[in-house]
Amino acid sequence: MPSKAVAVLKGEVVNGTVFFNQADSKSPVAVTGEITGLGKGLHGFHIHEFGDNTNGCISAGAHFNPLNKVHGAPDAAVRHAGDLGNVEAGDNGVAKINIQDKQISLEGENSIIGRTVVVHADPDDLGLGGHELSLTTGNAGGRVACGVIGLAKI
Ligand SMILES: [Cu+2]
Ligand SMILES: [Zn+2]
Repeated sequence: MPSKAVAVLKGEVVNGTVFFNQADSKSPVAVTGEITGLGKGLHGFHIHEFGDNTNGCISAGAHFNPLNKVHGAPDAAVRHAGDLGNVEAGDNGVAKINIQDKQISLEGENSIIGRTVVVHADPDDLGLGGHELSLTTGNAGGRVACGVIGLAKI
């Protein structure tokens, strides 16, 4: 059965809407949408563990990591389930999102429903930056906007 979910991202200057679409539980999840108000260039884009924004985006916790792995690129064998890499904004500050991901799901153990989408100030180095944070966060800097993922109307 197909599943759909949506997150509305809110930040001080960054806003966006991200849609998740999965044809069935074994299919990749299509992640689409748009984020505005970003600086030009790459910005880390992840699913974080908790759907908690009580203290702003920081309450979302760490990257969603049900298999207890280290941080990595979306196409790496070893990564957090929540590691969706980067989105890229143009001169106008708008990033169009078009990702297919096989590790996240909208049901079962890797379900992202009720968790948080976060977009960061800086690029995610995909675990390769050699910084002390590379293998936990990709050293992607502050959380400039976030939104909780909820079920969407089919
Ligand atoms: Cu993040
Ligand atoms: Zn990660």
